[in-house]
Amino acid sequence: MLTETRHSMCPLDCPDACSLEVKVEEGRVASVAGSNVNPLTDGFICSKVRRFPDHMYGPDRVLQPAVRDGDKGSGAFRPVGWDEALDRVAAAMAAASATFGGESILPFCYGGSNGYLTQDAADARLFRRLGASRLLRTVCAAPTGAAADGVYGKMPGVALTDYEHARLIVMWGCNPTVSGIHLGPPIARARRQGAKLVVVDPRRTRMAREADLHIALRPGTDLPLALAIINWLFETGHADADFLAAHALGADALRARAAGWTLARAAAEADVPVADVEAFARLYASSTPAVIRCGWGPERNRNAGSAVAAILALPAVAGKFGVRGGGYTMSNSPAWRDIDTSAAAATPEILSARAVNMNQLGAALTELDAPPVKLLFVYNANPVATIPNQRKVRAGLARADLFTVVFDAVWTDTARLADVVLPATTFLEHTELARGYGAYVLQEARPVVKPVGEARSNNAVFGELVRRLGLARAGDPESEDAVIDALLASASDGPRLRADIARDGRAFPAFGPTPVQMVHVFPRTPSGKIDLFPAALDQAAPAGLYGYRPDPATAAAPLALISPASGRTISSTFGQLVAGPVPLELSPDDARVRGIAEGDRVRVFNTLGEVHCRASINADLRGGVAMLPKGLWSRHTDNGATANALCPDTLTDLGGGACFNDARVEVERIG
Ligand SMILES: Nc1nc2c(c(=O)[nH]1)N[C@H]1C(S)=C(S)[C@@H](COP(=O)(O)OP(=O)(O)OC[C@H]3O[C@@H](n4cnc5c(=O)[nH]c(N)nc54)[C@H](O)[C@@H]3O)O[C@H]1N2
Ligand SMILES: Nc1nc2c(c(=O)[nH]1)N[C@H]1C(S)=C(S)[C@@H](COP(=O)(O)OP(=O)(O)OC[C@H]3O[C@@H](n4cnc5c(=O)[nH]c(N)nc54)[C@H](O)[C@@H]3O)O[C@H]1N2
Ligand code: SF4
Ligand SMILES: [Mo]
Repeated sequence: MLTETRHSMCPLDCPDACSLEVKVEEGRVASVAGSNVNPLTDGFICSKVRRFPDHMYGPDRVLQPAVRDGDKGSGAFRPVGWDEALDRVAAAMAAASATFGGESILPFCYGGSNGYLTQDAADARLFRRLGASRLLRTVCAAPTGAAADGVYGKMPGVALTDYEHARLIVMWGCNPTVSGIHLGPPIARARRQGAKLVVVDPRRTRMAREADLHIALRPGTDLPLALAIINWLFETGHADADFLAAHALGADALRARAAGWTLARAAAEADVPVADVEAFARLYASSTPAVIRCGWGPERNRNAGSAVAAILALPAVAGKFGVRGGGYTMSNSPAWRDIDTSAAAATPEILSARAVNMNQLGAALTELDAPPVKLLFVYNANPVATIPNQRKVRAGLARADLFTVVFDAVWTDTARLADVVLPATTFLEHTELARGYGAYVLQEARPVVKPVGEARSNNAVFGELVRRLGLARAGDPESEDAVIDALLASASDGPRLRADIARDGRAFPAFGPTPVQMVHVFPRTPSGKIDLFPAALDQAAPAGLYGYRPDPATAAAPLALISPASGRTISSTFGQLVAGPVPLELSPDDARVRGIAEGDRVRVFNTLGEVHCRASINADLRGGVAMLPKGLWSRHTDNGATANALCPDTLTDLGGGACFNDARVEVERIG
């Protein structure tokens, strides 16, 4: 049998951006493994992508276009050719646009791929030229982005490989054991050299079990915790006044807002021992280099933006910058902001005034008028599984007068509610250019096999719709190569990026793969300084910047339901490969007082909805916190509802983000 090894990379929604070696046998992908082209990959990858052949060739793969053949949601579809499918979609778009205006069309996309060709390219060309409603892509990273932008102008963070140089590592609401596995080895190396590890997480994660200190705070209380440490640093003379005077604005205003938060008050609010908070503050003040990995756990609640701003303020207040392994890491994708995505869209102009927050998709579909949403085009996303207020999302998708297109590689829960389903290629079947948001790397990949079934790439399908709707313009970058050329040409050092990719299979940012904060990379705020109290953030936050909003629990819904990343899916991607029902996890105390034992059938409920599933007792959960992982499909519970059936569609203080972990629930045994 002829086996060939081909180079690729993983553009999925994961910080690590692995480089891959793919074994191809007789035109089919036989196995996927890690390579060393992206140094962070270090020759290994996660178990999810090792199973990628099951994703490509499994029974849930969409093999050809299909149109609904029965009632909405009945699941009955009939295969059609591409021509007929695209004719229907183009005709529905033209009709919606003619009757209700372009804004009656809503594109819906997010995390399917972090590639430059699959999002903000030909898709943006189509939807902008149609004058479609704009989607505010806020389901993830919007509050952290707003905070990191306001305080640092999104200064690039500490390289993940540089964690081995730290003496103290703080994992703040980040669980890389599942969500970005390549941070594990640098942390292990640092630990072998004596570095201390602090984990701030309501759960005793694997890293928390191994940590020197685990702060098992109540969800949503990161803000008081960070403010109390800031207050303590100032009050005990551990703040770096010289650094602040030279490099920061707003330190006094931050100090004033932190002033009321003593260690004792924050410990009470977070429900953790005050001695642990003091130990954390002392360890942070006395350790150099000290690095904080801020994850996305702190952003999934009402206090998100202020909490992340306060967490990111810590290295400035304590003077932790300027050394290798010191500072913070949030998202590193801003390292690539020199690449202008509107070059791929070839349509910089925004025609639509209407913006729809994706976290409120259900409301947009059921409540918006002038104009109502008449056509929803879902790609790179699975909103039935991933968007809050699931009952409302489903109600919207059930509307008889809504025309829904789902463009995906697999038959997702959302696809089953569509009018037209279009088969998408996976990243091993199309050309892609992608950057990491953890690893500092830009990579290009060519297809390693031909498309499975009749699948087509996003570039091909959106390009074809542009043409069918008569929206093409001379000079549009139509081919995949033309899009990549346009993107690289938009960057000031595009020729170097191109040459590096051609030579090494990857390029690093101009500052290299391992920048030191405040040495090689600097704040990119308007003032050029760190801004610890940006006026715009203070005005935007409902309780003001660093204003704390208390826990939303009620007597009827006392438990906090969190839905963090699991090792089996990426958001909902690969959900079809997760066998069997998935249980709700409860702390031993919460289970006991409810008379719930391992394996019991339970109803998890609040005013938004309910989930029926089994219970599992997990001693690693703190009291008052229950867990149902993110990314489940309807097949994983008894009644088809998942965590998002219980998540409110309220928005975070900054950035319009999702408040998944503000879900408050009650649980009872069934039968
Ligand atoms: N295997 C896998 N990898 C993934 C993903 C996936 O779904 N699966 N998703 C990808 C995506 S889209 C993202 S955004 C990243 C996310 O990666 P992470 O930053 O790791 O995000 P989460 O898993 O949402 O949450 C991280 C931790 O925060 C904790 N947490 C929950 N609420 C709070 C809180 O209020 N405060 C604090 N301090 N901690 C809290 C959770 O218990 C969890 O252990 O991972 C990416 N990588
Ligand atoms: N309860 C709860 N819900 C959450 C979260 C949580 O913490 N709790 N986390 C949220 C987070 S962090 C995120 S990022 C969102 C992500 O939510 P979504 O953006 O909905 O991401 P996925 O669930 O991964 O769905 C991506 C889909 O894109 C498809 N896809 C992949 N590549 C391509 C392509 O090239 N073309 C096309 N057309 N399709 C493609 C995949 O097959 C997959 O079905 O979920 C959020 N949902
Ligand atoms: S999902 Fe993350 S760890 Fe897995 S292969 Fe992709 S980049 Fe690597
Ligand atoms: Mo995310």
